[in-house]
Amino acid sequence: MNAPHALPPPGTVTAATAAFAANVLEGLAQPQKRISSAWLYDRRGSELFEEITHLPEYYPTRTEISLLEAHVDDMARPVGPGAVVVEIGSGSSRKTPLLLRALAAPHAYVPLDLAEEFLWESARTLAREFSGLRIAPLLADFTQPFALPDDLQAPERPRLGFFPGSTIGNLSPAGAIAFLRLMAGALGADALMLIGTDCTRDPAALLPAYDDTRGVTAAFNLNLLARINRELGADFALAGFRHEARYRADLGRIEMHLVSRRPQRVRLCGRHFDFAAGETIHTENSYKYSRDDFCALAHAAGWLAEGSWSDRQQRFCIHRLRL
Ligand code: AVI
Repeated sequence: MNAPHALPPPGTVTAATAAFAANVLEGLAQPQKRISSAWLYDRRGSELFEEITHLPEYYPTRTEISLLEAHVDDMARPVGPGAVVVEIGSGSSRKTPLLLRALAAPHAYVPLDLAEEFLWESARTLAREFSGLRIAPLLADFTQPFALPDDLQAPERPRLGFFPGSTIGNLSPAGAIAFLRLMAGALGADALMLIGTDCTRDPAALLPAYDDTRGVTAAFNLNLLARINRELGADFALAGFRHEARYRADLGRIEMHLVSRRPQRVRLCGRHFDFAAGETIHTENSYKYSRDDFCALAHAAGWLAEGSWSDRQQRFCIHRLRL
């Protein structure tokens, strides 16, 4: 019989908490336990991810920024004046200004994110530097259909999607195609997109990037259990789990797992879940696409890859797609 366990006090269960509980309960009941990586980003998780982007081992962020610094004018050249820029995930304070400065008199910037506080934060930061720019944050889940405000859909306005950071790699390839189709629907005919993808296939670079010596990535992964304890009233013993990064050359992806250090039982929402020693919860996939593989994926979603910029070591790529 499942042991009864305390649920959060009545009245505190929001739709987001219910969705979180449903995803965790369903994922922990699978033969390979798993939890969607979308739940890694509570406030603490977002802070830890920001810290990861500054680590010496985590090459994607600095490589992408160098690519933008060197080539953003070329990347942005076909975008006409008065563009509407739609960024997936709220604007990173380091990347978005580089793009906006390269555009001729952009009309509007639409950051799209599920995390409301980050949306407002990025809107405030950008409003300070780009005083004439209309900023229209959109609180939405980018894996679900969304629409731009009516007046920003005028066909004569150039529309540019911006999805930096290789976040598209956290979706499955089928999920990435579905996302690109959604973007095509939301941005409309003649739209352009700039997308950053990690194209590293070398485990000697990948494994340290996802298991750094300072343990920031480990803390980022383990924070998921702390979040489940706090928000869903579970009793995960954090010291009973350790972080592990695995490279799956066959699938072209890095996986993050939380490995149970010993046999143990965890209680959650009136149910229990048993772990054998060494059993894992799979918490993230990060797909690494070669240039050709990503162009083929974009093509399958109806986009033409018309330009790609990469660093000398071919670790990261920024693609320009056209509908
Ligand atoms: C957000 N995303 C692109 C990161 C990645 O590299 O897949 C998340 C991350 N996970 C561990 N380190 C960074």
